[in-house]
Amino acid sequence: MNAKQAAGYRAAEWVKDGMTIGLGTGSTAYYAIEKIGEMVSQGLRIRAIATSNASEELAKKYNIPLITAAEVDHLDLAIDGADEVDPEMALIKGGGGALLREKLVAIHSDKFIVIADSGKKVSSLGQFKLPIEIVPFTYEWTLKLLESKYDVPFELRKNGDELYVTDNGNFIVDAAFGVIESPATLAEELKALTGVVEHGLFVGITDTVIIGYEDGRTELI
Ligand code: ABF
Repeated sequence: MNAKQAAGYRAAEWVKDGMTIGLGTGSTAYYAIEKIGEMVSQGLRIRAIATSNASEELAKKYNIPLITAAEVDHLDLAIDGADEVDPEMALIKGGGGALLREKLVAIHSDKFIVIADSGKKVSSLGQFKLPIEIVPFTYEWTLKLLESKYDVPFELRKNGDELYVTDNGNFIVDAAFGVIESPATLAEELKALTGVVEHGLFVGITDTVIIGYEDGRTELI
């Protein structure tokens, strides 16, 4: 069992009969969904909302019943990966491009569990480029606005020769901030910029972090 699988499988232990679950995105969340699918095949009755088209396809493969926000007013539990986790459980997410749906699912869940291999633990956020989701309309101006406000490199995420498009039809800019002294302050500043839809700083949202190790061990932060 590898580190991602250990963390993903451990998180599935929090999934109980009758729950509504948020299914994360990425290679670690893959294992949580796989384990939940096994539990569903053994009779567990849950309903789920997926945070990306990819995770939705995975849920369908495992016959995990999918619902929408029209059917429930919140989720009992959400399980998702991260790109960086700091000691205060603040995160950088969005390497997989699903940050907007991931944050919507996370903030509307009673409990948000993050699963990550030990390589994601950092003392300060920021070595991983911060994904920022922006609307396509006048995106060139939004990029210039970001560059004028912060003296760091911003890069439009590409998909081959084309611009990467999120499941929501938006673009992603990856920002090489380096060490982020105050994630909460930066999060607030970015959200205030017209043209910015959301960013990958998750501050004050995480309830539990499960770290997986290559020997199959897990630890809760
Ligand atoms: C997703 O999980 C993204 O927010 C994040 O980028 C990714 C982490 O990737 P992985 O689990 O594949 O390392 O939630």
